[in-house]
Amino acid sequence: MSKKFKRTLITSALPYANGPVHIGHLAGVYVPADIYSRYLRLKGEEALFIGGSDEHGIPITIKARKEGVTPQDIVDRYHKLIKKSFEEFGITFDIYSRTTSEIHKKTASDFFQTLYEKGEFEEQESEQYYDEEAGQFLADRYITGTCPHCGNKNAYGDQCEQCGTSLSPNDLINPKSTLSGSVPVMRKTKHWYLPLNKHEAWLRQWILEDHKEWKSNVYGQCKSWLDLGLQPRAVSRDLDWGVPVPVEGAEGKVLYVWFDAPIGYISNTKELLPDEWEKWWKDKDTRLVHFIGKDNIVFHCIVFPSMLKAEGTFNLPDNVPANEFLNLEGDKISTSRNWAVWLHEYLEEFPGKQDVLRYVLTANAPETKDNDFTWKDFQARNNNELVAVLGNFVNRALVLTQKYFDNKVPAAGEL
Ligand code: B3M
Ligand code: ZN
Repeated sequence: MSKKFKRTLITSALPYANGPVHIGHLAGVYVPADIYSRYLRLKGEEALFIGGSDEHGIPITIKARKEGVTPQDIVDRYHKLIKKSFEEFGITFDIYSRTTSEIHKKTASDFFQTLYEKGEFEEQESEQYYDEEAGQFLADRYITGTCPHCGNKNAYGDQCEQCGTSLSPNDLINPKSTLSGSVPVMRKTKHWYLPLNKHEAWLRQWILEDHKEWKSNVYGQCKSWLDLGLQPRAVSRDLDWGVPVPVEGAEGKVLYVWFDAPIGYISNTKELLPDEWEKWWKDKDTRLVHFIGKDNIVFHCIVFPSMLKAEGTFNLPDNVPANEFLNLEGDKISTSRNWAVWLHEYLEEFPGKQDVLRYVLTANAPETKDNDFTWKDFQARNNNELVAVLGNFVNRALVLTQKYFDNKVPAAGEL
């Protein structure tokens, strides 16, 4: 980093409000972002730490359907739970808000409108699966069928969970709608695309030449995306849960969740500082840093910067420190398989032991590669490192203070 900044705006990925947060989220994103924020504040620097829940997107509508409730019920439940557990754990957000707030819907809608008016989108018609019985277009996750690679009969339209291959709905053999069970048909639909291909040249210069200091996992992923060549990306969806596309003729369409979610960082800053938010987003003396997990790299390093650039008045991130994943007892953490240590449960089972978890997740942070969390290691680090090493150090310091300094800690520089 060569430029000297006056202040730092820190964002941490907005967790989907379709489940509680777990230790993987903490180790990958929230603990590092919190450490950095606390560090800057301790140094007396001007810093702002923004968080919030991501409340749109398919995972939320799927969960709502499964439970027979509305998407709003789901996000209300999990937003509350996530916010409370972050507070109890001691993540020091300056604001933790949500993407179903009115201010967010307006901010995201206006952002789209600005890009639309500037001619920054391309409109394209495509054929997509439509469920005639349910009367709606089908998101990839709402289509199941047979995987062409391994024969799994329950593969999803975006991925086969048995063999791990990414799929597109057209790859599935015998596709079926999960909404009604009927066979979907192809129907024409119109969407707005962000032409990332037009942004490729400046992105290459900005990332590959001007930001060689980014973490190697982040830089490497960006480089392979850029080397493959960027394609236009649809930023709207046929769905009834999300921010409506604010354009005539777009009835029944909403902004793609990855279009509105990062704008949530902006909306939440606005909500916190209605008169001052622009200083944090537009002043060239403000440094923008996004803390995220590795699965979010392309959105924060390529898609969101292209949106900001197209808008034209916002700063681009100066750094995007993404971590790798934390596994649990040798297995990938999974919300759907309920394989996780959930933060709210940890807080119940280990009252007052926030710092033990914080320490273990920091000592074992998945900074450059995936790491493993085990309870054995948690126990050993608690007993050997915190109790024995740190406890002993504190004890000795206290004994010496008592013996030689009359029970008073000498001021810095006094000796
Ligand atoms: N909710 C994905 C995730 O939780 C997404 C992050 C949004 S950050 C703007 O991994
Ligand atoms: Zn498969």
